[in-house]
Amino acid sequence: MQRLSLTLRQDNVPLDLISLIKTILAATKEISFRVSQAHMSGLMGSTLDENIQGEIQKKLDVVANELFKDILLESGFVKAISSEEEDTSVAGNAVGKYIVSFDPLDGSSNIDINSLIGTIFSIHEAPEHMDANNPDMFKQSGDKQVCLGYVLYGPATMLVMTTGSGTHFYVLDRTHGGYLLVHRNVKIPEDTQEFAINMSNQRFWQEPMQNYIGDLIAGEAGVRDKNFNMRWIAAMVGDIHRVLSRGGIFTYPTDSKNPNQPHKLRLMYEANPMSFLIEQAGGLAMTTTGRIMDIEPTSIHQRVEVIMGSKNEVETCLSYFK
Ligand code: AFP
Repeated sequence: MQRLSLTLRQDNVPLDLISLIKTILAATKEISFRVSQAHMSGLMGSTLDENIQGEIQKKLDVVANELFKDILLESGFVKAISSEEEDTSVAGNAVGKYIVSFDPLDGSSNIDINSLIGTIFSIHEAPEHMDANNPDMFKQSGDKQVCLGYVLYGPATMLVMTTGSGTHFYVLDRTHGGYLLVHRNVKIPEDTQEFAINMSNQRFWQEPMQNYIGDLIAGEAGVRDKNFNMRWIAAMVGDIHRVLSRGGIFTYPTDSKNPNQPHKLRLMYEANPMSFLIEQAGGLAMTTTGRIMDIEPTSIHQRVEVIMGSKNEVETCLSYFK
């Protein structure tokens, strides 16, 4: 099995970007270790604080965020970082070539039940003309990401990453401490019989989404003429990993549950990096009005509706909105 650094060299990734990727991966190895030790080191449960998103932070969220942030800022490779857990961006090296957005622990509600969680990261080039303190540096579309991925802390710690030359799966080999390539150029089947959505929000969805999901549930007895299976991990990293591994459609649609917040998922920390991985694997990543990665962000904590996965199924879903 090939080591990660060899894959990166084969894909002609610039040396300074390889150094940054290695820095990020060093942080994920440390987080993976901390997650495995959390029960024994008093890191289960919540803090009394809320993050900028108004969500109660878990102790591990805070630890993972501090770790990731410190390692990146100390590296000198980054001009600034932006985290789901920080109020605004944090300045790094004024001449750093890159900026990094990340969700240090996606799926926090799974922490206390020892279920799937992960770290998501996204790298853009830093605009040279902007000050390191300026959060506007992060207002770049998903298309401009130069490297992104996630690390899934599951039965195996897995890295799924792309630098624009295909989506690849790696697994952390604890004997030598590095990530090894296990699947190059993952491809998502175009058709699927599996969907992922939080069904408890059904009554809050727009009518076209109600109709679409209704037809999936009707299965063979309905217009789709085939049965569908449903899965919901409550961690986008886990649900997208399944879609990348065997196909499926994943959606967190617009809803009216909280009128001030029609969307749940974050554009920069969740939707954009996952969209790039899905598209590189031959799938589609859309909102009901266009491609997710075409969106020009207006704020760093922006939220967005998400419909992604197997190409033909995403197109079928979108046809209900026409
Ligand atoms: P947290 O990381 O704040 O727990 O949120 C996870 C998430 O943003 C995403 O990973 C899941 O797909 C989604 O929320 C789960 O949402 P529900 O709470 O509706 O299940």
